[in-house]
Amino acid sequence: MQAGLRILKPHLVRGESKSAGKVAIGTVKGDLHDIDKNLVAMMLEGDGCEVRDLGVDIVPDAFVKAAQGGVQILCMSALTTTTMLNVNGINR
Ligand code: B12
Repeated sequence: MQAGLRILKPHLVRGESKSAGKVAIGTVKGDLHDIDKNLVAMMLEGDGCEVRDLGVDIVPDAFVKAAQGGVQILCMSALTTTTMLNVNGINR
């Protein structure tokens, strides 16, 4: 999948010069799934957004810091029923 994504990326990301907005994206604390997050990040880039990929296993505070640092949209990914609670910080 990761190898496939590298082939797809240039076709999904078009050369935009003007930013459509700043986005931070990451997989929440306790969760290591990232194929889905990487796809969403690529789609957003393809749509002209400036995407900051925070990575996986990201603590709530890191998302808060990203928001304070000027991103307009926070995207949080969680693929398990236990880690999805970290999207709103319940497991904090
Ligand atoms: C690949 C995979 C793994 C890989 C992850 C590799 C990687 N680098 O991501 C590995 C093997 C590491 C893994 C590990 C585990 N996994 Co897993 N995994 C999967 C699997 C098979 C596919 C997920 C995937 O990548 N799909 C491909 C993506 C492209 O599709 P998608 O998920 O639909 O993504 C779209 C949407 O979700 C949405 N989206 C996702 N995030 C976001 C964020 C935003 C902002 C937006 C807008 C949209 C969006 O857009 C995406 C793109 O279209 C699923 C089962 C399944 N068939 O879905 C289980 C699954 C998610 N895993 C599961 C489990 C339980 C685990 C483990 C706990 C297993 C274990 N006991 O160790 C560990 C957890 C490790 C951890 N701490 O995170 C369960 C979760 C069950 C549950 N009810 O919680 C699943 C559902 C399998 C199952 N049926 O049991 N896993």
